[in-house]
Amino acid sequence: MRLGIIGLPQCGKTTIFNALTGQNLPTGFGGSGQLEVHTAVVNVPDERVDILSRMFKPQKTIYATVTYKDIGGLDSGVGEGGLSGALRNELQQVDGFVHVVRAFQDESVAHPQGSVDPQRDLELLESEFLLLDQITVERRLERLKDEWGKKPEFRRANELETELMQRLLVQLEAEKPLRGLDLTEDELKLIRGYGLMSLKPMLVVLNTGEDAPAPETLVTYSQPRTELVCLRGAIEAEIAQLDPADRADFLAEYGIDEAGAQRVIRLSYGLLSIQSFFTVGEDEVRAWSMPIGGSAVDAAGVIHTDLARGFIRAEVTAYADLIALGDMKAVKTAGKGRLEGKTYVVQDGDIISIRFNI
Ligand SMILES: Nc1nc2c(ncn2[C@@H]2O[C@H](COP(=O)(O)OP(=O)(O)OP(=O)(O)O)[C@@H](O)[C@H]2O)c(=O)[nH]1
Ligand SMILES: [Mg+2]
Repeated sequence: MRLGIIGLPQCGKTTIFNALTGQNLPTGFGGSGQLEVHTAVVNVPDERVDILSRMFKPQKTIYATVTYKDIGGLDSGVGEGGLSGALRNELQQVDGFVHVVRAFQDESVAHPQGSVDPQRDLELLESEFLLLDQITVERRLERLKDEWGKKPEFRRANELETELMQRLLVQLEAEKPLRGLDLTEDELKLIRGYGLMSLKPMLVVLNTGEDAPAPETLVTYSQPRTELVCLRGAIEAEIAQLDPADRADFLAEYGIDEAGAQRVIRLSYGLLSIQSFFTVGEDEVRAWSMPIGGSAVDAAGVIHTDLARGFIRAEVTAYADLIALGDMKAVKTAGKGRLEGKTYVVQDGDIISIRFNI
């Protein structure tokens, strides 16, 4: 799963990228206007994995991951509908956005709009996305109209898509993002290839500098499949540079139980309509990601295609049951270990072992 870190020039994208990924990329270059992308894969903190790892003492503990892309160069044309093709291409390829909005005051860092105004900046990029989507949808509608007379055999499909596109257009013309629409799986499948920006989930990170006020005091923002958080960019980037032992000391000293960046990673993972299931054993405790609503055989396929192909049954234990009962033996005795078939809908936190035969 890939998340694109976006925002106006000099808002702190690279700083936040460093905070989330522990990288140490130089910040404050700014203004080149060139497309510049940095990528890093990050573990998603999950207390359940820590607890399972303590329970099974495996050789290896593997967390779910998410990939962050620091996508610089958004300045050229923001607010004018003029994002370059290469940039649009990058944006279309991610599964969701981390939108960094500057909220820190610092005279030494120039603001492209001349003043610090999180609400304005937030809306600027949002409306840019709406505009791009509107252009995409209108083009598609024209294309569908063209094809109407030429390909009678596709009329039914054409009609269905035209209807859907018109619904999207109504939403966009009302200046509302597409992620707010209730679309079916089939409808989503139909438009997946069009790279619609406002369809993707969005985490807004207010880069607040030294303070961390409640985000609601800085901006008004509430939409489906979005989250809003504050993060002290520069400080968090420094914390991410400390080695783990020093980090714990540092956080304790300031009375913080967890680095803000860790919470932001969890939040951004949570936005992606995916869930985690676990495999456990002496050699490995591991979290795997799969779409919410996926089946036991989907879960098997996430681990290995062979497991999906030769799937017989899934042994499933709810995480809460294992924790309540203490170990796998007690789970069995209590009859809480279930045998599930291919169509079982996997729940977040399920501990799964696949029986298979190939
Ligand atoms: N005071 C203060 N300065 C910050 C903070 N976060 C970032 N900055 C500064 O803001 C400037 C821009 O930060 P970057 O992280 O490079 O911002 P960016 O969005 O990646 O910039 P471009 O990629 O050039 O668009 C740098 O000089 C940072 O040191 C913060 O929390 N407090
Ligand atoms: Mg940058």
